[in-house]
Amino acid sequence: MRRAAVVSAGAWLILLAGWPLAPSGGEETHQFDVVIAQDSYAFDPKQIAIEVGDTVRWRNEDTRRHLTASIPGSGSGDRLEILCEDLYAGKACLHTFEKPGRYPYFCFIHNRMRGEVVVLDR
Ligand SMILES: [Cu+2]
Repeated sequence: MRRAAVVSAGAWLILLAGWPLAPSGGEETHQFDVVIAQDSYAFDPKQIAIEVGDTVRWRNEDTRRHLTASIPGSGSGDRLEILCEDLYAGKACLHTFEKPGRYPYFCFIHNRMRGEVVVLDR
């Protein structure tokens, strides 16, 4: 029973992530957009600096699918920090960064599309 309660709390956290971010504990977090414009094969802005707890939203305004992911081996763990597999035309993908560092990423489909998120300490 206790285990079920913990899972439920986790689901709430996922649901809340990315909504207009209310100040919590006096620290306000923000959301930033990175846009893939039609036929640009590029992330705009190419590099973005944010603070821990902030969210990046990749918006695909292109007519084709993109697959945005961090560069394997560049993160702190085994998993990819950024993974937007379903970035189809008109879709968006959100990710909240909880650790400071540099997060280079690219599009697995169009390898020349590259970008970087720089996460700074608050
Ligand atoms: Cu692409």
